[in-house]
Amino acid sequence: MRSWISLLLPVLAAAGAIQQCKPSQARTRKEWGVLSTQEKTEYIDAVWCLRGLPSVLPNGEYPGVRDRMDDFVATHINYTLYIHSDGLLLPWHRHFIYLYEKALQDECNYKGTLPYWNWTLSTDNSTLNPVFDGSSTSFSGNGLPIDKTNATALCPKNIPCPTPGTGGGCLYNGPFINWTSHLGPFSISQVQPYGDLPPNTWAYNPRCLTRDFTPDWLSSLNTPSKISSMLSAPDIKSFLSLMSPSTLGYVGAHEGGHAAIGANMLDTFASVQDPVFFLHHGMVDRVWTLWQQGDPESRLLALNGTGIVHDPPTAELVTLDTMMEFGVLDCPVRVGDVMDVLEGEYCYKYD
Ligand SMILES: [Cu+2]
Repeated sequence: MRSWISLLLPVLAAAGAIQQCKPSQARTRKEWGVLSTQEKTEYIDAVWCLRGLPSVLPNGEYPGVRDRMDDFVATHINYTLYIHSDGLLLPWHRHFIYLYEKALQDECNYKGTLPYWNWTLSTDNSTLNPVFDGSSTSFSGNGLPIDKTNATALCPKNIPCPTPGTGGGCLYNGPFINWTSHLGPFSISQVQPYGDLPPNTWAYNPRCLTRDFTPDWLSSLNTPSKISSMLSAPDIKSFLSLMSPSTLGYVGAHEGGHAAIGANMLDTFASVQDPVFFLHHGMVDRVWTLWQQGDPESRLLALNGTGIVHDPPTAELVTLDTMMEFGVLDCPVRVGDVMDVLEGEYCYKYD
Protein backbone atom coordinates (compact mmCIF):
# COMPACT_ATOMS: atom_id res chain seq x y z
CA MET A 1 0.00 0.00 0.00
CA ARG A 2 1.12 3.50 -0.76
CA SER A 3 2.84 5.30 2.06
CA TRP A 4 1.52 8.79 2.19
CA ILE A 5 1.21 10.39 5.54
CA SER A 6 2.86 7.52 7.36
CA LEU A 7 5.97 9.61 7.94
CA LEU A 8 3.96 11.75 10.32
CA LEU A 9 4.04 10.08 13.69
CA PRO A 10 0.68 8.68 14.70
CA VAL A 11 0.50 10.85 17.78
CA LEU A 12 -2.40 8.96 19.20
CA ALA A 13 -1.04 5.44 18.81
CA ALA A 14 -1.45 3.35 21.91
CA ALA A 15 1.37 4.15 24.25
CA GLY A 16 1.14 1.47 26.92
CA ALA A 17 1.42 -2.29 26.78
CA ILE A 18 -1.58 -4.13 25.38
CA GLN A 19 -3.70 -5.80 28.00
CA GLN A 20 -5.04 -9.27 27.49
CA CYS A 21 -8.77 -9.42 26.64
CA LYS A 22 -10.89 -11.55 28.92
CA PRO A 23 -14.00 -12.49 26.90
CA SER A 24 -16.18 -11.96 29.97
CA GLN A 25 -14.99 -8.35 30.09
CA ALA A 26 -15.50 -7.62 26.39
CA ARG A 27 -17.57 -4.48 25.84
CA THR A 28 -20.76 -4.82 23.83
CA ARG A 29 -21.47 -2.79 20.70
CA LYS A 30 -25.25 -2.33 20.53
CA GLU A 31 -27.86 -1.55 17.92
CA TRP A 32 -28.75 2.16 17.80
CA GLY A 33 -32.41 1.45 18.54
CA VAL A 34 -31.74 -0.23 21.90
CA LEU A 35 -29.66 2.66 23.27
CA SER A 36 -31.36 4.89 25.84
CA THR A 37 -32.07 8.51 24.97
CA GLN A 38 -29.11 9.51 27.12
CA GLU A 39 -26.77 7.02 25.44
CA LYS A 40 -27.83 8.25 22.01
CA THR A 41 -27.31 11.86 23.03
CA GLU A 42 -23.86 11.08 24.43
CA TYR A 43 -22.84 9.44 21.16
CA ILE A 44 -24.13 12.32 19.02
CA ASP A 45 -22.37 14.83 21.31
CA ALA A 46 -19.10 12.90 21.00
CA VAL A 47 -19.34 12.93 17.20
CA TRP A 48 -19.81 16.70 17.27
CA CYS A 49 -16.89 16.95 19.71
CA LEU A 50 -14.58 15.23 17.21
CA ARG A 51 -15.71 17.76 14.64
CA GLY A 52 -14.60 20.52 16.99
CA LEU A 53 -11.07 19.21 17.55
CA PRO A 54 -8.11 20.22 15.38
CA SER A 55 -6.86 17.80 12.74
CA VAL A 56 -3.49 16.09 12.98
CA LEU A 57 -2.99 16.43 9.20
CA PRO A 58 -1.59 19.88 8.41
CA ASN A 59 -4.20 22.17 6.88
CA GLY A 60 -1.59 23.81 4.63
CA GLU A 61 -0.97 20.57 2.77
CA TYR A 62 -4.55 19.30 3.09
CA PRO A 63 -6.79 22.38 2.73
CA GLY A 64 -10.00 20.31 2.90
CA VAL A 65 -9.02 18.73 6.20
CA ARG A 66 -10.50 21.12 8.75
CA ASP A 67 -10.87 19.09 11.93
CA ARG A 68 -10.28 15.75 13.62
CA MET A 69 -13.25 14.14 11.86
CA ASP A 70 -11.56 14.99 8.56
CA ASP A 71 -8.42 13.05 9.60
CA PHE A 72 -10.66 9.97 9.32
CA VAL A 73 -12.21 11.15 6.04
CA ALA A 74 -8.80 11.86 4.48
CA THR A 75 -7.28 8.58 5.64
CA HIS A 76 -10.15 6.66 4.06
CA ILE A 77 -9.84 8.64 0.81
CA ASN A 78 -6.11 7.99 0.68
CA TYR A 79 -6.48 4.20 0.91
CA THR A 80 -9.78 3.81 -0.97
CA LEU A 81 -8.23 2.02 -3.97
CA TYR A 82 -6.80 -0.72 -1.73
CA ILE A 83 -9.59 -1.40 0.74
CA HIS A 84 -12.82 -1.89 -1.21
CA SER A 85 -14.29 -4.79 -3.21
CA ASP A 86 -11.27 -6.89 -2.25
CA GLY A 87 -9.60 -8.88 0.51
CA LEU A 88 -8.88 -5.87 2.73
CA LEU A 89 -12.44 -4.54 2.99
CA LEU A 90 -13.24 -6.39 6.21
CA PRO A 91 -9.91 -6.20 8.07
CA TRP A 92 -9.13 -2.57 7.16
CA HIS A 93 -12.58 -1.22 8.05
CA ARG A 94 -12.64 -3.24 11.30
CA HIS A 95 -9.56 -1.42 12.47
CA PHE A 96 -10.67 1.92 11.05
CA ILE A 97 -13.98 1.97 12.96
CA TYR A 98 -12.15 0.77 16.08
CA LEU A 99 -9.81 3.77 15.81
CA TYR A 100 -12.83 6.05 15.46
CA GLU A 101 -14.50 4.49 18.52
CA LYS A 102 -11.23 4.98 20.41
CA ALA A 103 -10.96 8.62 19.31
CA LEU A 104 -14.51 9.28 20.57
CA GLN A 105 -13.58 7.67 23.88
CA ASP A 106 -10.06 9.05 24.37
CA GLU A 107 -10.42 12.48 22.82
CA CYS A 108 -14.08 13.24 23.48
CA ASN A 109 -14.62 11.44 26.76
CA TYR A 110 -17.31 9.20 25.28
CA LYS A 111 -18.10 6.42 27.73
CA GLY A 112 -20.05 4.08 25.48
CA THR A 113 -19.13 1.82 22.57
CA LEU A 114 -19.61 2.22 18.83
CA PRO A 115 -23.27 1.52 17.96
CA TYR A 116 -24.37 -0.19 14.74
CA TRP A 117 -27.28 0.16 12.31
CA ASN A 118 -29.09 -3.13 11.83
CA TRP A 119 -30.17 -2.97 8.17
CA THR A 120 -32.91 -5.52 8.65
CA LEU A 121 -34.84 -3.09 10.87
CA SER A 122 -35.06 -0.70 7.93
CA THR A 123 -35.86 -2.92 4.95
CA ASP A 124 -39.63 -2.54 4.97
CA ASN A 125 -39.68 1.11 5.96
CA SER A 126 -39.10 3.92 3.54
CA THR A 127 -37.83 6.28 6.24
CA LEU A 128 -35.18 3.73 7.21
CA ASN A 129 -36.10 3.97 10.91
CA PRO A 130 -34.97 4.09 13.68
CA VAL A 131 -31.53 5.53 12.94
CA PHE A 132 -32.96 7.95 10.40
CA ASP A 133 -36.30 9.08 11.82
CA GLY A 134 -35.13 12.70 11.94
CA SER A 135 -35.74 13.01 15.70
CA SER A 136 -33.24 14.64 18.05
CA THR A 137 -31.86 11.19 18.88
CA SER A 138 -31.37 10.07 15.27
CA PHE A 139 -28.68 10.62 12.65
CA SER A 140 -31.06 13.03 10.91
CA GLY A 141 -33.23 11.77 8.07
CA ASN A 142 -33.35 11.93 4.30
CA GLY A 143 -32.07 14.76 2.14
CA LEU A 144 -34.53 17.21 0.56
CA PRO A 145 -36.02 15.89 -2.69
CA ILE A 146 -34.25 17.13 -5.81
CA ASP A 147 -35.14 16.95 -9.47
CA LYS A 148 -33.71 13.78 -11.00
CA THR A 149 -34.95 14.10 -14.55
CA ASN A 150 -31.47 13.90 -16.01
CA ALA A 151 -29.92 11.56 -13.46
CA THR A 152 -28.67 8.17 -14.66
CA ALA A 153 -30.09 5.25 -12.71
CA LEU A 154 -27.58 3.10 -10.85
CA CYS A 155 -28.32 -0.41 -11.94
CA PRO A 156 -26.09 -3.26 -10.72
CA LYS A 157 -25.81 -6.53 -12.64
CA ASN A 158 -26.95 -8.92 -9.92
CA ILE A 159 -30.16 -7.33 -8.54
CA PRO A 160 -33.31 -5.80 -10.05
CA CYS A 161 -32.74 -2.14 -10.88
CA PRO A 162 -33.62 -0.10 -7.75
CA THR A 163 -36.28 2.62 -7.98
CA PRO A 164 -34.55 6.02 -7.73
CA GLY A 165 -34.23 7.62 -4.31
CA THR A 166 -36.64 10.04 -2.70
CA GLY A 167 -34.12 12.70 -1.59
CA GLY A 168 -30.76 13.76 -2.95
CA GLY A 169 -30.44 17.19 -1.35
CA CYS A 170 -29.32 18.54 2.02
CA LEU A 171 -30.45 17.13 5.36
CA TYR A 172 -33.38 19.13 6.72
CA ASN A 173 -34.01 17.74 10.20
CA GLY A 174 -32.34 16.15 13.22
CA PRO A 175 -28.98 16.63 14.96
CA PHE A 176 -26.81 16.66 11.83
CA ILE A 177 -28.73 19.31 9.91
CA ASN A 178 -25.72 21.67 10.13
CA TRP A 179 -23.09 19.01 9.44
CA THR A 180 -20.80 19.86 6.55
CA SER A 181 -18.75 17.88 4.05
CA HIS A 182 -15.37 19.37 3.23
CA LEU A 183 -13.74 16.99 0.74
CA GLY A 184 -14.87 15.72 -2.64
CA PRO A 185 -17.32 14.87 -4.10
CA PHE A 186 -15.48 12.20 -6.07
CA SER A 187 -16.69 10.19 -9.03
CA ILE A 188 -17.13 6.43 -8.83
CA SER A 189 -15.33 6.24 -12.20
CA GLN A 190 -12.11 7.06 -10.30
CA VAL A 191 -12.43 3.77 -8.40
CA GLN A 192 -10.11 1.77 -10.66
CA PRO A 193 -7.51 -0.89 -9.87
CA TYR A 194 -4.04 0.70 -9.90
CA GLY A 195 -5.73 4.07 -10.43
CA ASP A 196 -4.68 7.42 -9.01
CA LEU A 197 -6.30 9.53 -6.34
CA PRO A 198 -8.90 11.89 -7.84
CA PRO A 199 -7.70 15.29 -9.07
CA ASN A 200 -7.56 17.97 -6.34
CA THR A 201 -8.02 15.27 -3.74
CA TRP A 202 -7.42 17.53 -0.74
CA ALA A 203 -9.25 20.66 -1.95
CA TYR A 204 -11.62 22.43 0.44
CA ASN A 205 -15.19 22.28 -0.86
CA PRO A 206 -17.58 23.03 2.02
CA ARG A 207 -21.21 22.01 1.46
CA CYS A 208 -24.16 20.44 3.20
CA LEU A 209 -24.39 16.72 3.92
CA THR A 210 -26.66 15.00 1.40
CA ARG A 211 -28.72 11.79 1.46
CA ASP A 212 -31.00 10.07 -0.99
CA PHE A 213 -32.96 7.27 0.67
CA THR A 214 -33.37 4.38 -1.76
CA PRO A 215 -34.88 1.50 0.22
CA ASP A 216 -34.96 -0.90 -2.76
CA TRP A 217 -31.28 -1.60 -2.20
CA LEU A 218 -31.96 -2.87 1.28
CA SER A 219 -34.87 -5.04 0.21
CA SER A 220 -32.62 -6.70 -2.38
CA LEU A 221 -29.37 -7.03 -0.44
CA ASN A 222 -29.84 -6.57 3.31
CA THR A 223 -32.87 -8.64 4.29
CA PRO A 224 -32.96 -11.08 7.21
CA SER A 225 -32.71 -13.96 4.73
CA LYS A 226 -29.60 -12.43 3.12
CA ILE A 227 -28.06 -12.09 6.57
CA SER A 228 -28.80 -15.74 7.36
CA SER A 229 -27.27 -16.79 4.04
CA MET A 230 -24.19 -14.79 4.94
CA LEU A 231 -23.98 -16.32 8.41
CA SER A 232 -24.20 -19.83 6.98
CA ALA A 233 -21.74 -19.18 4.15
CA PRO A 234 -19.39 -22.19 4.02
CA ASP A 235 -16.24 -20.14 3.37
CA ILE A 236 -15.00 -16.56 3.24
CA LYS A 237 -15.25 -16.46 -0.54
CA SER A 238 -18.99 -17.13 -0.46
CA PHE A 239 -19.37 -14.81 2.54
CA LEU A 240 -17.72 -11.97 0.59
CA SER A 241 -19.81 -12.68 -2.50
CA LEU A 242 -22.86 -11.70 -0.41
CA MET A 243 -21.21 -8.92 1.61
CA SER A 244 -19.16 -7.25 -1.11
CA PRO A 245 -18.36 -9.10 -4.35
CA SER A 246 -15.14 -7.93 -5.96
CA THR A 247 -16.38 -8.12 -9.57
CA LEU A 248 -17.10 -4.69 -11.03
CA GLY A 249 -20.85 -4.07 -11.36
CA TYR A 250 -21.83 -6.60 -8.68
CA VAL A 251 -23.02 -5.58 -5.22
CA GLY A 252 -23.60 -7.03 -1.76
CA ALA A 253 -24.92 -5.99 1.64
CA HIS A 254 -22.04 -3.56 2.17
CA GLU A 255 -22.89 -1.70 -1.03
CA GLY A 256 -26.62 -2.04 -0.24
CA GLY A 257 -26.27 -0.05 2.97
CA HIS A 258 -24.22 2.67 1.30
CA ALA A 259 -26.59 2.97 -1.66
CA ALA A 260 -29.77 2.89 0.46
CA ILE A 261 -28.62 6.04 2.28
CA GLY A 262 -27.26 7.38 -0.97
CA ALA A 263 -25.74 10.69 -2.10
CA ASN A 264 -22.65 11.31 0.05
CA MET A 265 -22.75 7.72 1.36
CA LEU A 266 -22.41 6.53 -2.26
CA ASP A 267 -19.11 8.36 -2.66
CA THR A 268 -16.65 5.49 -2.31
CA PHE A 269 -13.77 7.83 -1.43
CA ALA A 270 -15.55 10.28 0.86
CA SER A 271 -18.52 8.39 2.33
CA VAL A 272 -16.92 8.74 5.78
CA GLN A 273 -18.19 12.33 5.76
CA ASP A 274 -21.63 11.03 6.73
CA PRO A 275 -21.34 10.17 10.44
CA VAL A 276 -23.70 7.23 9.89
CA PHE A 277 -20.88 5.57 7.91
CA PHE A 278 -19.56 4.22 11.20
CA LEU A 279 -22.92 2.68 12.19
CA HIS A 280 -23.19 1.02 8.79
CA HIS A 281 -19.67 -0.36 9.02
CA GLY A 282 -20.42 -1.44 12.58
CA MET A 283 -23.06 -3.73 11.07
CA VAL A 284 -20.66 -4.96 8.37
CA ASP A 285 -18.16 -5.80 11.12
CA ARG A 286 -20.88 -7.38 13.24
CA VAL A 287 -22.01 -9.78 10.53
CA TRP A 288 -18.38 -10.72 9.80
CA THR A 289 -17.73 -11.23 13.54
CA LEU A 290 -20.82 -13.42 13.99
CA TRP A 291 -19.83 -15.45 10.94
CA GLN A 292 -16.28 -15.91 12.26
CA GLN A 293 -17.53 -16.94 15.67
CA GLY A 294 -19.94 -19.46 14.14
CA ASP A 295 -17.00 -21.79 13.45
CA PRO A 296 -13.78 -20.21 14.72
CA GLU A 297 -11.59 -23.10 13.72
CA SER A 298 -12.21 -22.69 10.01
CA ARG A 299 -13.39 -19.06 9.87
CA LEU A 300 -11.48 -16.92 12.34
CA LEU A 301 -8.39 -16.49 10.16
CA ALA A 302 -10.07 -16.93 6.77
CA LEU A 303 -9.14 -14.40 4.08
CA ASN A 304 -9.89 -14.12 0.39
CA GLY A 305 -8.91 -11.60 -2.25
CA THR A 306 -6.20 -9.05 -2.83
CA GLY A 307 -5.19 -5.63 -1.58
CA ILE A 308 -6.27 -3.85 -4.80
CA VAL A 309 -9.83 -2.67 -5.48
CA HIS A 310 -11.88 -5.20 -7.54
CA ASP A 311 -9.20 -7.91 -7.12
CA PRO A 312 -7.42 -7.68 -10.48
CA PRO A 313 -5.90 -11.07 -11.42
CA THR A 314 -2.34 -9.76 -11.17
CA ALA A 315 -2.68 -8.41 -7.62
CA GLU A 316 -1.11 -10.18 -4.66
CA LEU A 317 -3.39 -12.11 -2.32
CA VAL A 318 -3.89 -10.75 1.18
CA THR A 319 -2.37 -12.92 3.91
CA LEU A 320 -2.24 -12.69 7.70
CA ASP A 321 1.14 -10.98 7.27
CA THR A 322 -0.11 -8.24 4.93
CA MET A 323 0.46 -4.84 6.53
CA MET A 324 -2.35 -2.26 6.46
CA GLU A 325 -1.71 1.47 6.75
CA PHE A 326 -3.77 4.04 8.64
CA GLY A 327 -1.89 7.27 7.96
CA VAL A 328 -1.96 9.62 10.95
CA LEU A 329 -4.53 7.50 12.74
CA ASP A 330 -2.27 4.61 13.72
CA CYS A 331 0.94 2.72 12.99
CA PRO A 332 0.71 0.05 10.24
CA VAL A 333 -1.20 -3.01 11.44
CA ARG A 334 -0.78 -6.67 10.43
CA VAL A 335 -3.96 -8.25 9.02
CA GLY A 336 -3.46 -11.22 11.38
CA ASP A 337 -3.75 -8.86 14.34
CA VAL A 338 -7.28 -7.70 13.50
CA MET A 339 -8.92 -11.07 12.86
CA ASP A 340 -10.16 -11.73 16.39
CA VAL A 341 -12.27 -9.10 18.18
CA LEU A 342 -11.32 -10.74 21.49
CA GLU A 343 -7.55 -10.58 20.98
CA GLY A 344 -4.74 -8.03 21.01
CA GLU A 345 -5.93 -4.45 21.23
CA TYR A 346 -9.55 -5.45 20.73
CA CYS A 347 -11.99 -6.57 23.36
CA TYR A 348 -15.51 -6.18 22.08
CA LYS A 349 -18.56 -8.16 21.04
CA TYR A 350 -21.91 -7.51 19.37
CA ASP A 351 -25.40 -8.00 20.80
CU1 LIG B 1 -14.68 2.24 2.94
